[in-house]
Amino acid sequence: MTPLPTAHLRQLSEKVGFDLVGFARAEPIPPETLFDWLESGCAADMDWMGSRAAERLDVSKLLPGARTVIAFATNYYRDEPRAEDSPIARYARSRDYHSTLRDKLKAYRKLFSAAYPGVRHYGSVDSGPLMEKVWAARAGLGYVGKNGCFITEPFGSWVLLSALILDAEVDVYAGGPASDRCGHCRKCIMSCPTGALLGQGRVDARACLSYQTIENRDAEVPESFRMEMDNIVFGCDICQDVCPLNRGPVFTPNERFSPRAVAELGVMELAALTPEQYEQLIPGTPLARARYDGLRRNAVYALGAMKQAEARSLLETLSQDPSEQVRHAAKWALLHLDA
Ligand code: B12
Ligand code: SF4
Ligand code: SF4
Repeated sequence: MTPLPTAHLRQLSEKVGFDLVGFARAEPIPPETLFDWLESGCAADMDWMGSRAAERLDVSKLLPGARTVIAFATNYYRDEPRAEDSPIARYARSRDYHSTLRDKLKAYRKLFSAAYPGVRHYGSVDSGPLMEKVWAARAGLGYVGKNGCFITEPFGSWVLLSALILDAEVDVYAGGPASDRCGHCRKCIMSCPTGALLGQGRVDARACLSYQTIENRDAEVPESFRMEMDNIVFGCDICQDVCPLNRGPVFTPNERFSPRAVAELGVMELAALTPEQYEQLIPGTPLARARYDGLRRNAVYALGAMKQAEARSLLETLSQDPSEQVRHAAKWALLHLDA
C-alpha cells in the first residue's frame, strides 16, 4: 500500500480543530521508564497504570499491524479573568475535556475513513492504555519538561493530548522529540510544594497534589501535603504556572474550554457546596471525578491550610457532616486554625 500523505492528514486535523499534529512510527516503547516508575511506587494506587502495561508499551497490542501513531495536541488556555483565582486547575474549569477531544477525534476518524476506507484505526483520549506524552514526543510536537508536562513551542504545556493508531504507513515521520528547552532551569522542581518532581520529567504521584486531589478519593491526604493545599482544591498548576516556557500563553477561542460557573467559586463556597448545587454545577466537568464528598474534603483541607478564621462556623457544621472524610477533614482544619 502506498504510504498515506501527511500533507492531507494534516489538512484533516486542521479541519476538525486540533492545534498540533505529528506522526510517529508505531515502534515499541523501551519498557524501563514505565517499569521503574511503577516499581518505585510512583503510581500510588493507580493500579490501572500497571495492569495494562503491555499495551502501553506496544500499540500493536491495541491495533494488530499498527504502523503509525498520529499524535494531536489541543491548546486549552482561556483568558478568563473571573476564574483567575480559582482553586481549580485550569484544565478542569470547563466542560470535561475528554468529551471535547473525543468529539474532535470522532470527526477526524470520520473524515479519515471516508478518504482511506481500507485503513483500520484505534483512537485514545487520556483514559486509553497509551503513553500519550511519549507519542507526542516521538511525533515531534515538543518534549517532556522537568515539570513532567509535555511542552510545545507554540502553546507551552497548556495542551491536552490524544492519539490515533493506524495500521498503515505515512510518507513522512518526525525525527523524534523537539530539543529540550529547560536547560539549567529548575524553577518547577524548586516550586513544587510537596517535592513530587524527581528530575528528568519524573513525577511521584504519591506526593503530587494533582493526584491527591483528583485520584485519592478514599484515603486521607497525608498531613504534610494537606498543609500545602493553599487555594488548591482540584488539580494543581503550580509547576506549569512558574515555567518560563509558559509565559505569553496563546488564548484558545474554543468555547468548550470556557470556564463554567463553578470556576467562579472560592474555597469557602466549594466547602459549603450543597448536594443541589453540586448537581447543578459539577456533572459534565472533570470535577465529577472527585465526587461530592471528595471535592468538599479537598476544600475543607484547603481552608485549614489557609488558616481561614472566617471559616470557623462552617467548619464546625462540617465536623458533624454525614460523610466521614468531610468530618475528619473539618476536625483537622479546625485544629489547624488554632495552631
Ligand atoms: C497517570 C497520569 C497522571 C498522574 C501521574 C503524572 C505523570 N507525569 O506521570 C497524576 C495524577 C499525578 C497526573 C497529574 C497531572 N496530569 Co496527568 N496523566 C496521567 C496519564 C493517564 C498517564 C501518564 C503516564 O503514563 N505516566 C507514567 C510515566 C512513567 O510516563 P510519562 O508521564 O509519559 O513520563 C515519562 C516518559 O514520557 C519519558 N519520556 C520523556 N520523553 C520521552 C521520549 C521518548 C521517545 C520516550 C520513549 C520516553 C520519554 O520520561 C517521562 C518521565 O519518566 C496521562 C494520559 C495518558 N494516557 O498518557 C495524563 C496526562 C499526562 N495528564 C495530563 C494533565 C493535564 C495533568 C495535570 C497537568 C493536571 C492538573 N493540572 O492537575 C497534572 C500534571 C502533573 C505533572 N506535573 O505531571 C495531560 C498532560 C498534558 C501535558 N501538556 O503534559 C495528559 C497527557 C492527559 C491528556 N490526555 O492530555 N497525571
Ligand atoms: S502538579 Fe503541583 S504537586 Fe504535582 S508536581 Fe506539579 S507543582 Fe508539584
Ligand atoms: S520550569 Fe524550567 S525546568 Fe521546569 S519545565 Fe519549565 S523550563 Fe523546564
